[in-house]
Amino acid sequence: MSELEIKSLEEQFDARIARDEKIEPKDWMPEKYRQTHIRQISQHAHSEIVGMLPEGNWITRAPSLRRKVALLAKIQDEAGHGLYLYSACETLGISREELYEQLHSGKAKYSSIFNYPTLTWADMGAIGWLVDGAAIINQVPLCATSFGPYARAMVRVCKEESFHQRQGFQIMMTLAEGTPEQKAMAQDALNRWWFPSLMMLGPTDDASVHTEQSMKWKLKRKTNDELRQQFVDQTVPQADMIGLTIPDPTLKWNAETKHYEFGELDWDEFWQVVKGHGPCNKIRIDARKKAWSNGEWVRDAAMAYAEKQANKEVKQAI
Ligand code: BYC
Repeated sequence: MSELEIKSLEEQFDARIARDEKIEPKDWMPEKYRQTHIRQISQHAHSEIVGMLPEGNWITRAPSLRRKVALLAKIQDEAGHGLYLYSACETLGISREELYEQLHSGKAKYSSIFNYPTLTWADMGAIGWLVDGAAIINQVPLCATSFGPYARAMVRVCKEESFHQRQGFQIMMTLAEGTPEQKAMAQDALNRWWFPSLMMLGPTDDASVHTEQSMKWKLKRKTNDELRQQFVDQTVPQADMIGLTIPDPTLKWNAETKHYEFGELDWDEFWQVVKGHGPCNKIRIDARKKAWSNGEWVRDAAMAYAEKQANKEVKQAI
């Protein structure tokens, strides 16, 4: 294709983005748009799958049958989200095997938040309330993202995340209204998960390398700092309502801006976790690699069965 032809295609593409049209897998798109989407959608899918691990730890230890059923349903939802997202990503011309390989080799990232340990039952509350709460704030704008398959997957994901957020908040509310020990357990979980949840929304805008281009392509509709502010403004009143204290002594309401001001986050800790040196990075990746190798016989059996069926169809056709 000549440079002139590419330029014309780029102009048509930019005009479609400007008109808020969805870009579909078979449409022409700039190679960088494709690669950026593979990066973000695959990292999102990996986050959903790795995100099942810290909660999966607590299924057998849930305090009642009702809590067990709700937690199990939530974790199954995360698996479903991972699968829609892998499928959306595959429409961009990358295979599932390549995506897994990138996760297992450490080439692809997944959310920093899932490299923290879940020490008590209250962590199930804190994850639902804060982590899923932050995820909804990040993902609602993604329902309007420019790439069709990603935008459509996000609609269902957001509906399910809102159930997850409520079940988490309900666990925290119950603990906060319980015995002093239960309330202390809820407060301890909030203390440990608050700052990692704020950092989960990504580096500050001035340190974010992808935001500017992703906003132009309408992949991202809001910047990391905008989403973080929205999360803080939404969550602080919820903590007040259940009598828990946000572990940030500098937090204060600004009546003029109508936003909460909050303290500096520990970005060194964030980058350490992102680079693989968080408390649980190794445990998480080892668990995924083990699951992959344990599943080898299932994949082999499925392939052998598919081959047998295909041969049968060929014979019948003859
Ligand atoms: N963790 O330029 P930036 C869930 C990386 S799971 C690790 O701002 P971008 C749930 C970033 O990738 C929901 N890495 O990037 C599941 C980039 O590095 P690369 C997870 C991070 O993409 C189970 C570099 O830092 N949600 O809900 O414009 C149970 C510079 O950053 C992180 C999604 O994945 C991080 N936190 O913005 C419960 C949402 N942040 O790639 C709940 C989709 C940044 O150049 N993703 N990095 O090597 C996004 O919206 C965006 O990718 C982000 C980052 C806002 C996360």
